[in-house]
Amino acid sequence: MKYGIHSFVWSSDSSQRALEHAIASTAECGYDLIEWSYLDPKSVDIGWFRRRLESAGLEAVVSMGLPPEGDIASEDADKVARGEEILDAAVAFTRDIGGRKLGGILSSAHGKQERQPSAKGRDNAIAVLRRVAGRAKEAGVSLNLEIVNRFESNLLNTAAQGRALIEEAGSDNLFLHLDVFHMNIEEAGIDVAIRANADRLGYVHIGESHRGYLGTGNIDFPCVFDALVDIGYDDIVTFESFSSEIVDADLSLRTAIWRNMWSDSRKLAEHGLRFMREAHNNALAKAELARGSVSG
Ligand SMILES: [Mn+2]
Repeated sequence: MKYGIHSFVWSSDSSQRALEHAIASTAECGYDLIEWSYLDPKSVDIGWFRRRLESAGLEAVVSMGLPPEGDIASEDADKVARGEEILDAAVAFTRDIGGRKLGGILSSAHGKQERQPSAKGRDNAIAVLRRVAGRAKEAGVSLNLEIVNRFESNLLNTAAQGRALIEEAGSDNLFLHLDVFHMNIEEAGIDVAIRANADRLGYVHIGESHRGYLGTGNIDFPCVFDALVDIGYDDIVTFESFSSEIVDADLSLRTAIWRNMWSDSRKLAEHGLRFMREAHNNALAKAELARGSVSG
């Protein structure tokens, strides 16, 4: 398993100074990977970012949420076209910093919707994702569709809905990005949904039910890691946490981060990695016991 951390644990800022702090801290804590939020890509020196990630020995994943003016699940052709451009630019950015995965809310605008998704809008999203996924494959980047709760999108709220859309798109470069915070709200069972959609799982967010310290909320993490071990998932799990300590108008306001869940980023990050490693190791040990393959 590879362990990642979301950049918002460190900062919402895209300045080189903030990125340096985020990369250095992530590496010092012992993580394998940083997930960078694609909010202000123009202020990033891509060459420096790539070299700094390499020198720190870190992989990177890029994540984003489409803005309302780039909603590919809209019926408005201009918005759909703008969304396709945004996705193509994010794929190029991911490739240029040496990343292999683009995740987040790529299938619709990120934010609370006021109406049902339309059939035409859904068809638009499928057509765009099919095209972008094809081009992304050439760039060595996979598209991982984050499944989020009803207050953050109206198109894909469950892994089953995401899987159906991926199958209709017919692309082998589209995967599910599952986040246990959202799954806790929408799925029949987090473990049940992971097992049922194992073959399309590309990326995982590990977060608590209140998005603070792991283990201090309602998520049944032993159950989550049992399911991941069960399906043989051996890719990236990324710790995602938010607090009013780190505020950004795009992401933290859209995800309704009102409460102060932590102030000390370093302490939180160290705890998150320890927690995920232990949960994974316990799940591996349980699987061995269950198979009767433990000798001593
Ligand atoms: Mn997430």
